[in-house]
Amino acid sequence: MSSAKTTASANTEFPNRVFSGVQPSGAITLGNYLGAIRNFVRLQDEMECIYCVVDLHAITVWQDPAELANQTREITAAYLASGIDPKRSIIFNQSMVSAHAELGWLFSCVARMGWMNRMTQFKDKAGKNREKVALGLFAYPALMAADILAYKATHVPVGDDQKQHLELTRDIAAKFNYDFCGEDQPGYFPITEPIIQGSATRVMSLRDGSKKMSKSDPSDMSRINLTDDADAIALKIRKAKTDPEVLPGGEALSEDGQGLSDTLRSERPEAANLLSIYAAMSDQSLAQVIEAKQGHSFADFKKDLTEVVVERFSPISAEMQRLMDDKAEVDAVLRDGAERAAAIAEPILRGAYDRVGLLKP
Ligand code: AQP
Repeated sequence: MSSAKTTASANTEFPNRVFSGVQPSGAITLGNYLGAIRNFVRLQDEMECIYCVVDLHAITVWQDPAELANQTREITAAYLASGIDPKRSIIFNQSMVSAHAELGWLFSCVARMGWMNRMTQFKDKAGKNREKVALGLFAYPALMAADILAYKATHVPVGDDQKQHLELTRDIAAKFNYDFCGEDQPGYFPITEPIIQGSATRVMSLRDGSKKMSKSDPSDMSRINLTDDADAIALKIRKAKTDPEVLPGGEALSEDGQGLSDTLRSERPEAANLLSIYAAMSDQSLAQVIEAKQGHSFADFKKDLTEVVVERFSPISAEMQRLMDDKAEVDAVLRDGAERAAAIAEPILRGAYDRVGLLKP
């Protein structure tokens, strides 16, 4: 795990700046909240933050055009309702700032096919359908690198599933610097640090502890959405897959006592998942949760878990509802954010064009 405060940065020449995003590819989930948005909110106190609704990424798989704009507004509403302050941080949607697509093309010419071929998310999403998926799904990590580097962002808070894409972003920045900056140090782009923090950096499906919780999972019972009401949350947690044993004791902790043991994760993935969610949502360490809950039945534990999730999400979902009823407020935030984002990205894009030798008088 890395932290903005503790990472020895190769980026001392670049001012600290955070960039991250969420795709408007469906209802926002507990996984997105714990892996990403919660950290987005916290980081506002530490450095300049830019948070994007990455709609160009969403269309790498089919999105209903009649729904997409509202999905974009819903992710924006989730940002605002969770505590991202649009005055302090920049909030906008990706398609409004053309520098993303333009720099994405440059990076498609920097990234190597061999690097892209190793991306496990593409393999997971394409599955057996490799020949029929969009070219954009394959190129996605080059666009993601452009999202980040269009702002020379030094830190990117993400869930564990995005770690490999972040490594690719670092490779693209290093290759661009090598190819186009020669001996000039520190190069044109920073080598960005991921921030993967919290007790639940990879929240798993409620129906299958070996699968990531995802917006696009066909089963709504596999995930908790930020917009779910208390009854829906209670039902989903009650029906969540578990095992016949009671909750484990101290042997379930990893050697350093900070995380869960690999044995628990591999042999009882559903128990590991629910314990991690509980710890993260109740702001406790895994050790505290295990000490308090060992020997409890899943039936009792699920009631406690429901309580903490409902308590945390009720005000967020009420505020999201208010914002979704006032689209003008959401659209104004996006417009203002896009202007501020473009003002940062345009000169950086121009500098990249210049280094590559593209004429933009
Ligand atoms: N299950 C998860 N646990 C922890 N973090 C997660 N994230 C996503 N799922 C989990 C983090 O949320 C941020 C936004 O993700 P995204 O919208 O860019 O795309 P994704 O990673 O592909 O998320 P989904 O929900 O699975 O979307 P779909 O179904 O459209 O692919 C990222 O920081 C991600 O790590």
